[in-house]
Amino acid sequence: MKTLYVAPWRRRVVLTSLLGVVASASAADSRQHINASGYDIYYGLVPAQVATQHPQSHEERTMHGGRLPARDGYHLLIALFDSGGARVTQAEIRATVAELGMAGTSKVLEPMQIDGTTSFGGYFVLSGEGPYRIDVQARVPDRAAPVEAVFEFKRR
Ligand SMILES: [Cu+2]
Repeated sequence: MKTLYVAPWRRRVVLTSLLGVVASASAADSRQHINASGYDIYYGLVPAQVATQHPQSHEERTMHGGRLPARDGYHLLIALFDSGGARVTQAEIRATVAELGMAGTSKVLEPMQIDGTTSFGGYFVLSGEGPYRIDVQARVPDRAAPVEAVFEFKRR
């Protein structure tokens, strides 16, 4: 019982650091977390420059095609956990990033290894003022309907 309680807490701390949250400490944790269809979805969207500077995301330098968007590039990172708290590593996760009222850009995120765990990431160019709407669709094994989550993002 004790283990079950401690594990999720530690998981969140690790994730918060991995997601490279640049928001102030006062920013609510819940804004980085969505529960949908019984799945826990953690997300981070940070300027690509920040993602590459983060000591734990050094893989960023070579991932997603090996080049960074020069300007207004943002790195989206998604981590997915099932209702039992197990990390989902086999999934097709598509993210659509769009300024409100615009068509936006949609792409399948790539699996990325950070400290031996699998998350999913990709670069997007956010050149407008925003706010942005981020649609996440995760197709996971043994589940017919995709797990869907939506969050809003404002550039700082
Ligand atoms: Cu990445």
